[in-house]
Amino acid sequence: MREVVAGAVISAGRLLLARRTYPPEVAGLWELPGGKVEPGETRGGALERELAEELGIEVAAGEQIGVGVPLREDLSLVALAATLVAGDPRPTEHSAVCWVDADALRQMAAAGELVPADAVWLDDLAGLLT
Ligand code: DCP
Repeated sequence: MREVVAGAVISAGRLLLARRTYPPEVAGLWELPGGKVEPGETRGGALERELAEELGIEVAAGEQIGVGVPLREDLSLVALAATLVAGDPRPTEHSAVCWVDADALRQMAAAGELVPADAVWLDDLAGLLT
């Protein structure tokens, strides 16, 4: 069983989203950025590493948000709150990033612009932003 950890990075009352480029089913949709937890890593350590690699930012990982989401029989997804410590996100693997408030997040969800797994956390995320 492997885990993917995604970060709800909040700065100045806005949430960071990143636009995926692969696989085709989710290319063009927005996600909480993250990646797979490697053997021997904590969830928080994995998130801090992934966001440094993918976006060039330093974050401090915090508590879990919402429920875990099964992705496949051998892979599950968890979200952690995170605060931006340093840096301005510059995507290396995503096609774009944006910062959203609760209203913009809800509009994107209603328009089907979020990765399906992450849409499960809509109320949890909006709650962090209000
Ligand atoms: N995923 C998701 N929502 C997120 C982050 C990831 O649904 N907020 C899903 C998409 C992929 C899987 O998790 O099916 C793995 O995510 P990544 O591709 O971002 O992770 P890695 O880069 O670590 O994996 P790989 O190297 O296999 O691409």
